Amino acid sequence: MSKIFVDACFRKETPYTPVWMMRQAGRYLPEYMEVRAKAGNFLNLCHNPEFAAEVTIQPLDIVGVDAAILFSDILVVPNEMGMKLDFLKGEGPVFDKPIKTEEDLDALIGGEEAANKLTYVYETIKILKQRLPQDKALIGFTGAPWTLATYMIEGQGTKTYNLCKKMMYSNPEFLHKILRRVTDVVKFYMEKQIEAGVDVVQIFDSWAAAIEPSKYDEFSWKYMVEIAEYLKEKYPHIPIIMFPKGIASFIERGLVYGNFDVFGVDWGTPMALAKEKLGEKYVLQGNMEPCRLYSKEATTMCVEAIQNIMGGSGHIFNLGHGILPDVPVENAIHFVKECQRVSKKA
Ligand code: 1CP
Repeated sequence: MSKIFVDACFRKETPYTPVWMMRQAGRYLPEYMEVRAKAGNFLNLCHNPEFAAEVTIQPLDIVGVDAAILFSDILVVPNEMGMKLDFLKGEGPVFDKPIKTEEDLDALIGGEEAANKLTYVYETIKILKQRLPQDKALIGFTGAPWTLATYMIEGQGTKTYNLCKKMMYSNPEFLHKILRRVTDVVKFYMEKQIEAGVDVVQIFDSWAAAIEPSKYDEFSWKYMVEIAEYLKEKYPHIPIIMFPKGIASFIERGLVYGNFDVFGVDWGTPMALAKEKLGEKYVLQGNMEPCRLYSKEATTMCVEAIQNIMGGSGHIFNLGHGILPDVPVENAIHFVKECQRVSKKA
């Protein structure tokens, strides 16, 4: 049975434009909070394939999206490379020993050995392949090397990125060494997710906007393209979605390149601009401002506007970044229904 989401990624004709939401499995769902409480904490949830599979499926049943995204976190990768990770209440992720020196980097596990430690992720995928309806796609994912490196160098989320940027301008060779190590793990990690059964993969470069545009290719995009090209060569039937957040000027100047299928448009980039610059080469995903979900009217207006620009082809509906934890579930359902309604073909 063909999957509408996979078909749309390859620009095939579909009965309507499929829709999913970044961070669709999460705290806005009371059912998620229940499973998370059973697991004890967030990392336990990621490590337990039964629980992770359960929360992955929730948004399909509750919200009606057309694809499931594997429940995990981007930070399990540096964690399995040997960096101790905690999620502190109210503060987010914290690594106890951020990378400061060559010795710190050398001490980390690399390549396939690190990817092999993520067995709970592959186990979750295998469970999901059995439980997901045949017509729904499963999206696997990773953080982009740059976005992962920001946490590995800063030790936590950051507003200023000063440690990463100090390294970028005063010791770029070392930053490249870190990015190389992460890229090599991520290639194996994505490959193993595909072998375990994901139908599509997405690379999240959530902190792309922290890099000045003239340096974006050097420190992030080229590594993402390397991963995409490695996977495309081996698995041409698996669509690849690139989501770099906050790089409208890079798009505008025609600097996006590479062998992948879908470009995820963030909410700060006008869809019309993305269409003009990228719409011929790539299917576009996105891009409603997630806070519109607080208002059903604002949601409907935006869904219609995006539909008018995209015209129901070469497009996948999504938010322009993740859904926030205090969005009413009924508004998320409304968004999904509106996307399916406005794009339905007679
Ligand atoms: O339950 C909780 O309290 C934890 C909240 C939470 C959740 C639900 C975190 C902590 N991660 C996740 C799941 C998650 N993370 C998914 C699941 C699948 C889905 O989308 O439904 C995905 C794809 C991610 C990816 C992720 N983690 C990104 C990239 C995507 C994005 O939103 O930009 C990033 C940057 C992270 C790091 C992260 N994980 C969690 C937190 C609090 C953070 C830090 C964010 C920050 O630094 O501001």
